[in-house]
Amino acid sequence: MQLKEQLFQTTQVRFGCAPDQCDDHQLYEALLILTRQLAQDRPAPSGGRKLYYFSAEFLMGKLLSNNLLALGLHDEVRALLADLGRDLGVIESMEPEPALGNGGLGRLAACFLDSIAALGLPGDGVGLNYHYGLFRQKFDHNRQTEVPDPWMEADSWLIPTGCTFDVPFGGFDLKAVLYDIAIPGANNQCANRLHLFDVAEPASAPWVGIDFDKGDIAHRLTSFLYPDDSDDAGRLLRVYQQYFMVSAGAQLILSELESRGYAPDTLADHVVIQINDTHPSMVIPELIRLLTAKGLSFDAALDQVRRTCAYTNHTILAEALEKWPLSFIEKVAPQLVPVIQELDRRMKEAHPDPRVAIIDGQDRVHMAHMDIHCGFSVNGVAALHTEILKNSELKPFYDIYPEKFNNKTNGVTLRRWLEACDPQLTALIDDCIGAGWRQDARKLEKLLDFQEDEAVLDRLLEVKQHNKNQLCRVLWAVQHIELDPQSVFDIQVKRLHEYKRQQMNALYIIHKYLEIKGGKLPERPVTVLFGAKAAPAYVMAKRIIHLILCLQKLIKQDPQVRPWLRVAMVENYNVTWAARLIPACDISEQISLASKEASGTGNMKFMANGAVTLGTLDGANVEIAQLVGEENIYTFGQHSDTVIGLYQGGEPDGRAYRPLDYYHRPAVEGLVDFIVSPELLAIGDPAELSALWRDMKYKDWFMALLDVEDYIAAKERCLKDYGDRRAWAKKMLVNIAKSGYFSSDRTIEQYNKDIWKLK
Ligand code: 26V
Repeated sequence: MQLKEQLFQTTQVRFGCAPDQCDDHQLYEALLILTRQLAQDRPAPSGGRKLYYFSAEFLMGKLLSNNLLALGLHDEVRALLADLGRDLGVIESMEPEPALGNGGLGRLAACFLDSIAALGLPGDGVGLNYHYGLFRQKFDHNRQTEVPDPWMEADSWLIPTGCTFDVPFGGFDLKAVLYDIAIPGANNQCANRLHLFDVAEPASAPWVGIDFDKGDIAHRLTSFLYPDDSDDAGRLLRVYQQYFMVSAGAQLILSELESRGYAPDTLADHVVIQINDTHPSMVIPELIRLLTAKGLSFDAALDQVRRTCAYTNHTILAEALEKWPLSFIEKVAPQLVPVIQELDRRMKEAHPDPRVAIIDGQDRVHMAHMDIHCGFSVNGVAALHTEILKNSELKPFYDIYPEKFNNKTNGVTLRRWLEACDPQLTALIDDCIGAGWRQDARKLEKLLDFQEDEAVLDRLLEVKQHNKNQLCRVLWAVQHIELDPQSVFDIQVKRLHEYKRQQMNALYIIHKYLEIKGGKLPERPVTVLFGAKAAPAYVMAKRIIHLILCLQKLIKQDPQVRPWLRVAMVENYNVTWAARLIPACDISEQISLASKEASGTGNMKFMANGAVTLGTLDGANVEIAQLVGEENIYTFGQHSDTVIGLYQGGEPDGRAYRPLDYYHRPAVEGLVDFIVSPELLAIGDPAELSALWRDMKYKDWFMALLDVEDYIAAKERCLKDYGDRRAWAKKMLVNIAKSGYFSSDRTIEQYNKDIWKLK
């Protein structure tokens, strides 16, 4: 049946009217139903081994556009709607965004599912069906506040499967109910699945007050996604969530193994499990428990698990590496305790070094240690990150198991992050080099042939201008922020964390503000855009947001400064905002303290959309710099080995780094002190601003003052070079041309070749 007829039939059955009588939401629902069915009807890819990608987060974003693209229906639907006088963009805006992830880790998992399906590999995701995703951010009196963010409507992408598993907790059992989201492959006729487990009777409102009554757990376990920090009570809930996910997931794997006709002692021949950070690590002892219950010896079960499980590390931040008190596991899943203790005993016997123990002297279980001992692969997410893991953070493990360590530099799906979010740039690329880059993103390098083509460079600048104009319209409509589309758009969007150093960007804004006030006008107007959520309990991150919002207000009110400098922070930064901001960016801010950002993935999206990176030599920025060459990126700041050295060998806090030495430099002191200037104190909260000022001056744990002068110099160079439009367009083109390396299709091919070996 023709798509047009299918749509007609769907709206008739559902709403009793023809498509042209439907309102926007009804049309969205009809397209959802149609698309979901088409994806659901596709068969799974065939193949030998099957991958299960376990992750506590899948930050899928809106799916309508993406799925239409994958099904090859995007253009047809757009045209069909246009015939009805409707706009696909407006229909898409009806879709609620499922915010089932915190940031990079969850979005990476979503890009990976897209690429696994596009490559026709048999691989499903396994996670949890949170009813409330990450909180919705609101600004109130220049501060962040948080409100719950429900995303599920009567109709969603979820497909009920009718499949359930019993999960045994200490003192009670809980039924895990399986919902699927179909993931259609863009280059084939197959679809994989994202398996999301839910409790049988979820509560309808989010959790208030955590007392761990088992009735509460039964209704609330999947209520919400954890923001990446929490108190002790919240931590215990997280262990409940993790065990629920891995126990149900492990049971699903074993039942699929059985229905494929294979015995449990052949698990590793038919299954591979990728453990995305340590959140799903309990899958290791759980599988051993389930396999021994099926009659395998402990040795045989451990052997299977060791050949099945692979672990990805996403951070070296000590506070982000999970160590659960054994008492938590005793309470949540007491049946795992003897398994973990036996694993610990065996590993201690083989490797007495306390630095590699699974259970430490304080009875805490180091989840990453268990993964490394009991899996066959450990990977970092960018070349530098993997080297740091091998040479410092995980060195004692690398000494024992050098063969397990490997790098898999992250990637992003260009289907969402170029084709879907930047149709004009996509059309320009197609006009230049044809459509083959969609199958093989490295073909984008053919764009290098157009470096001297003035018509192409002009068009590139026109597309960027168009995207900037569009962003201005949306920002005005949604948030009543007025921007100058002719100004340079300098954008930093990512979670708010001190190591990412949004505070250093704020110091640049202060620098520019003071220069303008002092009569030194910039060559051209600059707009500094931010988007960032702070974890609700992360006090310092919230103070940095407060500072940025105060600066935004100060400058908006100042007629002398406003024509030259604007600051804007978008409220509730999410995947939808990212898709609007990234195509409109001139300068991509990737300014983390070297060694701290494992990879970054926003950096790759910006590059693919023709932004030029201003960044430190951290994470994947290092590889971006190597690819584009130094004339097409602006790097600055101390190198990672210097930074790692500064964290050691000094007083009084163990570090050789002393912020006061930098604070007292003539160019720096005035910037830091402006945080507590009368102008800012009149707008913001004096206690908050003073606390931030003190922290930066005396503590500065992530060394913003170390790099700030170099940062300002690099940004000034960048802004100056922007003036030569032809030369700048060339830089844009080179960045787009080289971004093919960062396609997640390449990343997934490498995972498959080196780790998964699916077919
Ligand atoms: C977690 C926590 C939890 C406790 C408080 C502090 C804190 C800070 C960060 C995190 C995140 C850890 C995992 C994560 O999201 N890593 C990100 O993974 C991305 C995909 O590999 C990568 O691009 C980012 O560089 C990395 O930060």
